[in-house]
Amino acid sequence: MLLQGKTGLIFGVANKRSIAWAIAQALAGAGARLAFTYQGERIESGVRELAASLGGDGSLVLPCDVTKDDDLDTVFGEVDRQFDGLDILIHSVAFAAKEDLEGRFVETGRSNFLLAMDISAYSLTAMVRRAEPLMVKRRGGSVVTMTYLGGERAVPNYNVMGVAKAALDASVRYLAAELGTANIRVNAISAGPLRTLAARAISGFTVMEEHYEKRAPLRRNVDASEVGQTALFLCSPMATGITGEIVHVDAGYHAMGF
Ligand code: NAD
Ligand code: IMJ
Repeated sequence: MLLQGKTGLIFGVANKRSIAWAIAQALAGAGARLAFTYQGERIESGVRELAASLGGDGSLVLPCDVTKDDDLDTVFGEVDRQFDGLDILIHSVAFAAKEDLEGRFVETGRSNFLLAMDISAYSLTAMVRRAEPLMVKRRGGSVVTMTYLGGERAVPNYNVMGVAKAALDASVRYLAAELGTANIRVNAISAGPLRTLAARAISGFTVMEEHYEKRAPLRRNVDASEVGQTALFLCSPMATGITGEIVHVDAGYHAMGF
């Protein structure tokens, strides 16, 4: 039980396929007590059912649109009231307008660019600022966010999301640099393609999965539980020396040049 007595807050569960849910199962399996946020009433009952299925009291499930400062204030206030501090923060949230995930990146308009940056990159800093005093109460903490290779290389159609992931990756390094003195570690997991809500909508997703199967050193795709296990490692005492890092959980795909 690597996380016995630890508390965690997870942003980004939409359904059972969400990467955040695979992370939640891994953390709960290691003994962590978890709180969840969801975006929009449409998914509230689904997220409540998932949270309850973990056992525990499953009761700390709160609404949060990460573009709303008031929502974030309420979530961290409530988590502090119920948990009296926080050890683990999971950020697994991204959004860009669908029309910007196809066609030419150069056509991206200003407001859609800012929306993708706000939800997919700035939200990490907005969360970490609010988590800091709660983690200081616990003499440290671990923050994990989800990123993708499209922030390091130009991946067809990833477009404005790639620019947002580059900003997210840089945010991981700046946050790690600043919060290290408080013993708060900040890392990212760069996952290979996974069939979630945020991926199935993409045209050509099957072609990309097949490409990974042919090219990745392990000659296969990864599954969400492998991402969950890596998040557990990063949040556990086994990773106390790791911060400011991007861990690729992609069957080695990123290591290839051609
Ligand atoms: P998902 O659709 O299950 O999760 C995305 C989450 O973002 C949803 O829960 C959604 O409610 C939330 N979200 C969007 N806008 C929000 C807002 N304004 N406020 C609050 N929440 C909001 O899909 P996923 O694949 O699990 O995505 C999770 C993370 O993993 C994302 O950062 C994504 O970029 C990253 N990622 C996904 C893949 C993949 O292939 N699926 C690969 C690498 C990285
Ligand atoms: C998304 C778009 C284009 C190419 C893509 C992806 N590749 C992968 C993804 C190659 C792996 C999935 N991914 C890593 C994401 O971060 C997806 C983010 C996303 C997805 C949607 C779909 C529905 C929508 N907006 C979105 N915003 C962000 O309306």
